Amino acid sequence: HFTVFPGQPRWPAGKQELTYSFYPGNELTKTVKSVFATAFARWSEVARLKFTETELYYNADIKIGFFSGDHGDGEPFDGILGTLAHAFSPTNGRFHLDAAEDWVVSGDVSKSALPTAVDLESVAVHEIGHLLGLGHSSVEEAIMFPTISSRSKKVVLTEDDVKGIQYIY
Ligand code: TQI
Ligand code: ZN
Ligand code: ZN
Repeated sequence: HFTVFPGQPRWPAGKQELTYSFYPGNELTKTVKSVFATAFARWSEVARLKFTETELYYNADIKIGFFSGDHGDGEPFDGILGTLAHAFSPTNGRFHLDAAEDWVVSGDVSKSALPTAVDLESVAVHEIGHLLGLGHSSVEEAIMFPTISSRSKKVVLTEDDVKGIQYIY
């Protein structure tokens, strides 16, 4: 079953349009940015929420960036595998990914030559769940289940994920 964060934090009811922005220092390609757009769309399809990209990083509700090691928020990344990304509960909006991972942006992660390959969209869909207020689920197939098999792709919301987001919003 899904969980929510203690105190059930959420984005304000009157704020159905959330903006997101990419850390300018990363200079991400259109392809990488489109993976995040697809991940946001999976949640906006089932909740009354809309996500729009903005160039104004410092004003964005959700700030996305790839960082390695100690990056100034007291939660350093650990290199290949281990922690892949972290996102915080509403309305923090920080969404950080470990730049050291072998991120698979397009194509089939299970066919990657790298044993350490991690599917970017799968991690993004999971972290956006946290950004919206979902904790971890006990349902193994759910996006919000706390583990993912290595080199696998899990991007389709299950009924449990949908019930969770609809419970909050
Ligand atoms: N990052 C953890 C996660 O997002 C961070 C974390 C640990 C956390 N405990 C938490 C966040 C409690 C909120 C509440 O779960 S991770 C997966 C999964 C990670 C793990 O890098 O370990 C995914 C990131 F589910 F596959 F294990 C993305 Cl999809
Ligand atoms: Zn961080
Ligand atoms: Zn998680």
